[in-house]
Amino acid sequence: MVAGKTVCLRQLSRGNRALEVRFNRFLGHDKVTVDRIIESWSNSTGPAVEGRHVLAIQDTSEIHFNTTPQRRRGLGEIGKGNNHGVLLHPLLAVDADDGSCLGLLSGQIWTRAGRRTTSHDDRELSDKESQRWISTAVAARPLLTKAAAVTVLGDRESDIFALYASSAKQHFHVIARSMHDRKLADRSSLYEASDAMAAVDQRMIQLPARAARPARLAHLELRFGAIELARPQNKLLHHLPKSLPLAVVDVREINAETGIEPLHWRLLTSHEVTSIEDAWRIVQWYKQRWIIEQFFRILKTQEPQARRQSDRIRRSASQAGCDRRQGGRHHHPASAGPQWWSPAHSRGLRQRPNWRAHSPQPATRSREQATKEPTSAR
Ligand SMILES: [Mn+2]
Repeated sequence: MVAGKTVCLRQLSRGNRALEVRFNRFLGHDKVTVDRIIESWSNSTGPAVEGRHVLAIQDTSEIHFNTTPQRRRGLGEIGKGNNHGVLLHPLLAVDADDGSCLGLLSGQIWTRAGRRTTSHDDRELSDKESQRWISTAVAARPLLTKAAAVTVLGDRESDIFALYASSAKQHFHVIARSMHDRKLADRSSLYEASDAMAAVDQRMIQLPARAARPARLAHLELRFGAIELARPQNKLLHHLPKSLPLAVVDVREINAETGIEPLHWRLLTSHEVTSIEDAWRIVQWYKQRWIIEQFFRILKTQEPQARRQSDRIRRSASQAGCDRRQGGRHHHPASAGPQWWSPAHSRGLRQRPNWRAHSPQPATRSREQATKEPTSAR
């Protein structure tokens, strides 16, 4: 459906009635549930994490499907409410030491039923979309028992006190980019404290290209220090510890060219950061977040490699005498799974996928954690 860019089974089957019926039967089967499909993502990830320090990287992405006001096909609003589709929030395992991708761990897929009318602060965490950051990490716990260490890693959306508390409880480490200034246990503010820390090192770091930004070499200045983060003053959070000991690693770009918004990351982490090397290591790990953005991009745009592969499958299928236009009764063994699931089906669709690779304004931000902060260099 993502590759074919539609949830309409008839369109996905491209006029092939037998295919449409099979598709319908598959999805209508009692054993085919969203939970079971998500569970299957991680089949081979559990063994792969053994003995490693795993970066458990999570992020949310919007998957947009074309609908009409008359026919929403059960899809809720995404973006600023101008599009309809589903939200995908996966947790990806990456080896912290060598950056290799170990597979998916857990995740959530949902569509919004409507708009919220209660203000964000008055809702229990379980009633907020931001709960996904916590529950997705907790769901991966059984798969990570053999990992040497686990660091839950996310962008500014994951700057959630309850996530830091939950990670400590799970014996997970955490790295998150700060979204907003917070109170520290001594009543001072996080940003005041990090601004007051001495700049201890400088380094040039290559930043990969993003949607609205070319790749560039950034000249960064480093600060770090231990902090005691105070629990936010919200009666719904009273069950959490009064404060949490964390470290802040502050990297900010100096000498940025005019017209370029300087990068400024304030990374909050439970890892011990006592040396310059420790602090740069946190920055390096945070940079691995780029891998999940690549994952979304490949999923949504059917990168050339996937297309080439689908061409190969189609060619070998026709060589083997399987004519897909004739009812598709014969499946070539090279195509993984039923034909309608094969990437070959994305070919020939009239519209080019218009997914936006990691939308610059994820709906979850506008709904849950609306902020006036700039969206670049997340
Ligand atoms: Mn995000």
